[in-house]
Amino acid sequence: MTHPLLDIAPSVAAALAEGRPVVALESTIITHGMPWPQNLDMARTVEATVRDGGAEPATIAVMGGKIRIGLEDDALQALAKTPPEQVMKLSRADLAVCLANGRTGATTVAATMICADLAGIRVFATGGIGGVHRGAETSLDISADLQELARTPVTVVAAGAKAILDLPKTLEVLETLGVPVIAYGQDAFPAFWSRDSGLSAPLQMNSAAEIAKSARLRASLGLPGGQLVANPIPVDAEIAAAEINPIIEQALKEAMSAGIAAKAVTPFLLSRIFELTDGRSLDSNIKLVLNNARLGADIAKEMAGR
Ligand code: PSU
Repeated sequence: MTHPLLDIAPSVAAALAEGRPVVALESTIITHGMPWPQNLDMARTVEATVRDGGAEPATIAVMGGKIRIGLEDDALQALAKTPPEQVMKLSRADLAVCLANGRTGATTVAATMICADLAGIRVFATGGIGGVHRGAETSLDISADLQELARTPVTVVAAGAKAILDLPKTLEVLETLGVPVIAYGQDAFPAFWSRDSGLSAPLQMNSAAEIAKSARLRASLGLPGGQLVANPIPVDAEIAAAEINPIIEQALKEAMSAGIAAKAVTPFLLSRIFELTDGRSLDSNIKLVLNNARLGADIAKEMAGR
């Protein structure tokens, strides 16, 4: 029995029923993470990449009082075109409110994990998770994504945490919460637009099979929560830390003087960095998401035993 609030697309329902691999995809990256029309192009290409990788994509969003698991192209297009101010950015706190008032909502990493879990999807690919914001010692701005990784059993493939964050504190909080942070194929924790944050990742794995196995063993030990797989951006798409860091600093300063806070911080920073890099940061962002979709499909296939 699927949950009555879920509206599962036929292609996803069939894959789940047959035990075929499925990869969840989020929608905040579409509505609040990238500008129109590149956002639609990215959403379609990510889905195609998951399919080419041998898994079924399931983009998740809230529409018309239902949690949609898998969006047909018309819904994807409508969502991508809607101005971000008209779409709720959903985390654990707002998911039920959005369903109750019938509004359209885009799921962040946290909300996508909750919905994927309800649908029985164990793998989710995105760009970068939210984390501890710089200045958190006074603002206390810590993304609900971190708590979610500690409680919901979904393996999240991301290019690390976004470099706009305080990465050492983000890793500390993940450690406190008992979340396995697994760098893929290298020792360094990747920093979204660059491959190396200068920090060591707590754990390293080099194959999708190992990652699928550790998810299974975690469940069999009765440990709640998921895993964060930190997959470095491909070399040819990377913006070196020395180049992107001053741009991040500038965007952060502007956010501070404009009084940007709470849910508006990440979208503001991403779009300012896009402007300040003449679009290069967006190109990199799209390439790292595609790279994560490929690894997500491989992990989903291993989990499905294919
Ligand atoms: N990955 C991207 N771009 C994004 C996001 C992820 O490449 O915009 C979104 C995810 O939905 C993530 C959110 O949950 O950014 C983090 O927002 P915050 O820092 O407000 O928690």
